[in-house]
Amino acid sequence: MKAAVVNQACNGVEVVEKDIPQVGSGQALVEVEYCGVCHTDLHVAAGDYGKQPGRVLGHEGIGIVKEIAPDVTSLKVGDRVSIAWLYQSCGHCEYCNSGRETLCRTVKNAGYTVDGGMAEYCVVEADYAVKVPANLDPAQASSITCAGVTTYKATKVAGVRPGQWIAMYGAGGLGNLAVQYAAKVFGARVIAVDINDDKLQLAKEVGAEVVINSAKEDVVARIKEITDGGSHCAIVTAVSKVAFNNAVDSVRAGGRVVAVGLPVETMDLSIPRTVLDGIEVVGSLVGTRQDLAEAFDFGARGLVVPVVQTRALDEVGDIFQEMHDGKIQGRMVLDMKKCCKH
Ligand code: 8ID
Ligand code: ZN
Repeated sequence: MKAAVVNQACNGVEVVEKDIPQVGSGQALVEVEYCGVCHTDLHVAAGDYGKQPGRVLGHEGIGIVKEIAPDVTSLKVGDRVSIAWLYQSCGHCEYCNSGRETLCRTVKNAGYTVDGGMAEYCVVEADYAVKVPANLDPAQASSITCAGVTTYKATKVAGVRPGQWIAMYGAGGLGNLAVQYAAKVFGARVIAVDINDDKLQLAKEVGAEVVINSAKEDVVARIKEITDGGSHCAIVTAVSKVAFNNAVDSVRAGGRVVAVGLPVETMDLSIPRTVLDGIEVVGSLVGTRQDLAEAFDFGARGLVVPVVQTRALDEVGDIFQEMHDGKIQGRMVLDMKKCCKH
């Protein structure tokens, strides 16, 4: 089978030929239909969180179950399922037992610590593969498998209430879905912030009430003016510390900043600002299996419509470059059938 893997130098991606993986106890073999390209794949390929040469990338996988191990009861052949960042957790630690399974200390992550979905076939842990609703388009489902669930969960963590202001820093693959979940599911008033006008145009089309180009305008002053003192909360998916600092500066007293983007940097956090204004800053990592099932459901019911474009697996290197250069609108999704024509 063909697969997109981290190259040996750990500075990029390459497409290689590999054996179809074997199913072990508790596992299922999935024939991958689609896999979205997430900015996290660029971080993994660059070795930002440790070198993983040869690792099959991808954690926005969607495919059809072709084979199950004899002990599997949660899936059957023919089911359409996800291949998500949360590949498997231990199931018995304090995090797994308190609705925080993504924080499990022995968690396995698809496309990072185990092989992921950018391949024609992938093995999943059956109990961690979330079923895709029948009326959800599979290419759109792939974008929800990371970008959707992550921003849906982050909006829950933000605690935004209907009618409150939320600022979304970053309007890329995650950001455009963050706008949709916040506006259409949580009933929030959304301000989208980015440094590219084309991303802001998309954010406006999918539900942002206000858009601000922070490369051209004083974003903190604008947000304070529009919201009469600052937004109630902010979610940062931008891959830049500047955006994190702006988010802290643009929430109102008692506001909460949810950190989602993963630049390898340190943010500034004024102690007087944090203490005197009661600011909260909290990280949020993907979502649980239940969060993903909920995120899929809003897609299946048409409240949230992922903006996706399909490409062939062989184009993965080009897509990484386009993402690095900030040229992508919504999500590029690898279509494994396109690759098989070659
Ligand atoms: O669970 C998590 N926490 C999680 C899950 C998935 C992805 C975290 N991530 C991380 C990724 O690893 C990456 O660091 O979220 C970040 C964004 O992922 P993405 O949405 O897939 O990336 P993208 O499509 O390239 O979008 C990034 C956007 O940020 C904007 C860019 O213009 C782009 O639209 N941006 C940048 I770069 N600098 C900005 C700035 N200073 C900015 N927007 C506003 N201000
Ligand atoms: Zn991701």
